[in-house]
Amino acid sequence: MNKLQITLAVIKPHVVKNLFALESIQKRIECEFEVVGIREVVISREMAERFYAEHRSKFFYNRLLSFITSGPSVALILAAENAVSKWRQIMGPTKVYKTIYSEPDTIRGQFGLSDTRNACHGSDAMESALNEINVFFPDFDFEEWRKNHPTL
Ligand code: RTP
Ligand code: MG
Repeated sequence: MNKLQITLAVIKPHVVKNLFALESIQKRIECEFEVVGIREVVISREMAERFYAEHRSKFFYNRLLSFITSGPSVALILAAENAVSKWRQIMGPTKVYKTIYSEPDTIRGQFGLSDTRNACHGSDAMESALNEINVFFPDFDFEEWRKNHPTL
């Protein structure tokens, strides 16, 4: 069943440095989603630790934190029907090599450089979206927003 959802997207630092890539992704987003919030942010170590807490024990954790704090990122709250899976489909698979034959038109296929520098982030469920949105947009009032979007 289709239902209105919100999700958190993060455009990662190597893409934000590339104006062509950033504009192309923003245009794609604007065609597919309502942009509920957008902010450019240099992610601090403390924010990154909260955001990536589930990956604390992974071998790539330190590399991931160094990368994500290395320069400005762009965080967006996106709304659409099935926004979580829709954005993840547009992003493509985590591992960029998997995009080469089957999903070259995804954002990770176009702008991903490696498993860690894979261009963008997308929440994996509405519950994680709300927690992640809180890291980037602590003033965002989901209940207030939902009042004006009764189909959520
Ligand atoms: P995301 O959370 O960023 O939307 O990506 P995802 O669900 O597709 O991937 P996840 O498993 O949650 O991994 C989070 C981020 O960690 C980095 N990563 N590096 N082998 C590696 O070096 C590796 N594996 C994952 C990526 O930046 C990934 O997006
Ligand atoms: Mg994930």
